[in-house]
Amino acid sequence: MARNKIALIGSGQIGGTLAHLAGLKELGDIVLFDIAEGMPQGKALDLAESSPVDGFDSGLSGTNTYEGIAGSDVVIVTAGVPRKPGMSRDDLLEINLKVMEQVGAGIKKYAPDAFVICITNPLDAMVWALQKFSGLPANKVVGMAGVLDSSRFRYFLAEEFKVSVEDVTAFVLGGHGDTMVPLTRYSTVAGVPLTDLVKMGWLTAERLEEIVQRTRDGGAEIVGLLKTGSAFYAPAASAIAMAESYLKDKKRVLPCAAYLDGQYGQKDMYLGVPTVIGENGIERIIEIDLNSDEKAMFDKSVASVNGLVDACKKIQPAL
Ligand code: TXD
Repeated sequence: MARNKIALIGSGQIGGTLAHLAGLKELGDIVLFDIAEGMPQGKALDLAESSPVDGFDSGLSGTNTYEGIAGSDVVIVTAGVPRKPGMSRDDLLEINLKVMEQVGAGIKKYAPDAFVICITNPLDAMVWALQKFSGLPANKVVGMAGVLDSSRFRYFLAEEFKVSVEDVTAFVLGGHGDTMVPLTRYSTVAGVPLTDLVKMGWLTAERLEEIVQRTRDGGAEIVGLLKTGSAFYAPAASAIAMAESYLKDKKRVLPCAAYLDGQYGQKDMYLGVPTVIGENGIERIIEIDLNSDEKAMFDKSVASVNGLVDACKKIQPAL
């Protein structure tokens, strides 16, 4: 049986880590693509040279042309530029929207059957644009943010309670960034909701709110420490979990930026919601009940993502 093929569009910090993890997990053959010449080839060769030590068999190659991604089963997109000092969010949006246009055209031509995971920021708007530019079915184009945000929340909670990260589950909805919606009553330690843990005296409501805020600011905390660049290990691990669920038809329940067509009262937009990922891509969107506080946070998130999408439409009226 032929191996799966995984294309990584953008071979920077996250792209390189994605390639490493996909190799270590033997998810398939890996192609690194980037506009920087030599860089994807160099990273592919370096990683290939680690494969005898770690004992994994994955073809690893680098390319600067879209032909190289032909026939990919999974495409993970990190291509774009990060925000630099002096650059507004709209400047970033304009540049990365152009990148999504190129990437979308490349995927449409060479990998129209792939499951596409977008990571590029501003995430919820970029994945929306990428789906339009690529013309792929909406269930095959998804954005990564919720798995990362939930993982951060889980880690902070596990540290707080001194329990294994494995026994903490967490749900974070909404857009990626300041308006994300951590759902404390659906987040648990071994099935016991955080709201009950507050009643049981495991932590105070104030302390829980601090942890929620730290989760919201999780990306900025890493940027502040690194000084150059943003988080890449946890974002890469999160996207690999999504790719693996698709390739192995695991049907994992994962929060992802998914295309909403009426769910949660929204149409034609991407937003973080609980999904089931299996061999057909996003197979289901789980609509959970939101209480009035959660609904208010969710609506704020919708408004913020709609603002970004409107900015995209202004730049690219064809969208
Ligand atoms: O939760 C999330 N979704 C995120 C998103 C968490 C962390 C980081 N997030 C975003 O991912 C971040 O704001 C960036 O937009 C992306 C990628 O982050 P990374 O840290 O990997 O950025 P790099 O190292 O700058 O890599 C980007 C690469 C770089 O090698 C460029 O040469 C390349 O993208 N690039 C392109 N490749 C292909 N085609 C085009 N047009 C292109 N332009 C730049």
